[in-house]
Amino acid sequence: DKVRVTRALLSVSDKAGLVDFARALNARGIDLVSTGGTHRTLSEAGLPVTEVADLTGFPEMMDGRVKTLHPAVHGGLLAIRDNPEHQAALAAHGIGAIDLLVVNLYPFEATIAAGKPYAECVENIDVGGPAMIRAAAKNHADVAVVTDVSDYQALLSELESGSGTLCGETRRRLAQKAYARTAAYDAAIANWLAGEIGVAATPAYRAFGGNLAQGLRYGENPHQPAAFYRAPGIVRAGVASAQQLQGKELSFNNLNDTDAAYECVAEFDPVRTAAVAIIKHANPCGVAEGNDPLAAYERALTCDPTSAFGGIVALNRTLDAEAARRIVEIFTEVIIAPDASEEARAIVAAKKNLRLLIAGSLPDPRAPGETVRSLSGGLLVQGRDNAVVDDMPLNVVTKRAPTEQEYADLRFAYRVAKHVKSNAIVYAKDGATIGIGAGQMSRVDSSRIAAWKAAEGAKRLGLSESLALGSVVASDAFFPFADGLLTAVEAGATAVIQPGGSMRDDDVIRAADEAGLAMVFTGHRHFRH
Ligand code: 93A
Repeated sequence: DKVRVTRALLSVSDKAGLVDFARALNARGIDLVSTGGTHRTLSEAGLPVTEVADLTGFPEMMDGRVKTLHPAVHGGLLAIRDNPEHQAALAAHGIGAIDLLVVNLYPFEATIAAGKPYAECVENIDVGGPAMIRAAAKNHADVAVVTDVSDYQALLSELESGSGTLCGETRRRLAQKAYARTAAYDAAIANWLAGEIGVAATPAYRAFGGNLAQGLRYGENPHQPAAFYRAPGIVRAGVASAQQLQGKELSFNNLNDTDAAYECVAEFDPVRTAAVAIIKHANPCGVAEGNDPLAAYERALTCDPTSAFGGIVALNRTLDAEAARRIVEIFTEVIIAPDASEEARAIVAAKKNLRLLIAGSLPDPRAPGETVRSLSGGLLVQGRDNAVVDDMPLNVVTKRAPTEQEYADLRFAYRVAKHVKSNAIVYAKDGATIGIGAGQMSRVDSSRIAAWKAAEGAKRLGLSESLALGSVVASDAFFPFADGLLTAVEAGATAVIQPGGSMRDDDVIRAADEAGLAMVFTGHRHFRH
């Protein structure tokens, strides 16, 4: 898998580190070829270097617009080494193979950042550079491509240790980096031009290269234009790849909420249990496990049937007829599941507007990936929250340890809390939520809302005591003071799961011990904003 480097083409605008790098290549016996300015720098440093014009038989022309756009260059980059026809073509036309391409592009980004005139910006759009980069990167089986000055040193080290060769892994990594560079370069040009001609260059366009999946009627509100972009080349089970079998066109809010619903229900291993999440405004208003999808749905619905009206229902197993019949009884916007039985599809079909999405499989909650959101003039990118409570060591901090049943419910509640907007407080019992407090600026307020929801649930069911009695409670971040915890005690919770890590953990633990609670620390926060 190693490639011996015998000839390198260097064409760089940023000449930092160039001479030292080229001198080291030359010392290894590597032939150097380069374009006008690069050639001048290298020959002035006393290095033997061939001008690209000697290769092509054409002078660089049109102010350098045409210098490397020639078969003598591109044939040398693209020829497959163990393909006899390609080799014959090289020989027939007197083209020499190029094993190493070193290019950095015309400084387009710096030119626009400096506020240069339009014509100067256009002149700084590199054409030949990206063409060579893309050719060399495509042929990474035989060619290495360097697009970043900071890679020179590592490349020389590998040539040294590999006795003049570069390994396949390095060439693939460099190729990936090369395409990322040309993609970012073109995105910069597209965004600049969008600004010049007065059309919107959305952050999504920048992030996803304009891979438009669907124009949307509007965004969160009717006065906001919106679109849905699919990340190119990223295969992940979920809303973006799901198939819509029926129903009205999905709206911006539907897509957002359906994503939240499916990511939440994917936390539950379908082999262990059926699970259903009902989502409103990207927050769960009920999540439950059950022996089958119908049982899970009934229990999820019981948590907050008022809020569930017009919600999104996500299942971790195939939608069957029993569950479908029950779900269509109340107004629901979207159902998403890995699959749906024929009978279930027919039942849903009676509701013309209801969207049914089949995702094929469940997303892996542990999978790496990125989440992107915009802020004025920029993007925030982070790794997705792929921490799963099953992988966390649960550290018992109270005198009393949780019972087996409490442990199961604590894990359940923490799984759900991960998908509730901060501050998140989740009460749960027997694998079902009974009260959820979401999105409050104060953790005590979230605690109060969750406890109040549990009390309301009891009233609805005609019970004299709150559903929170004998429940467990999860908090997505530590309790900064004992008051949030005391709300849970008052409500009747018996066990608590939270990350821990507050300056006042000792106070909180003391309050838990005084109330006879069992409490575990996960060491992992699940903020969700
Ligand atoms: O104007 S170009 O798009 N036409 C070309 O054929 C071409 N080939 C290389 N610009 C071209 N380049 C770029 O020239 C390289 O990407 C590099 O940024 C620059 C190096 O030019 P010089 O060696 O003359 O300083």
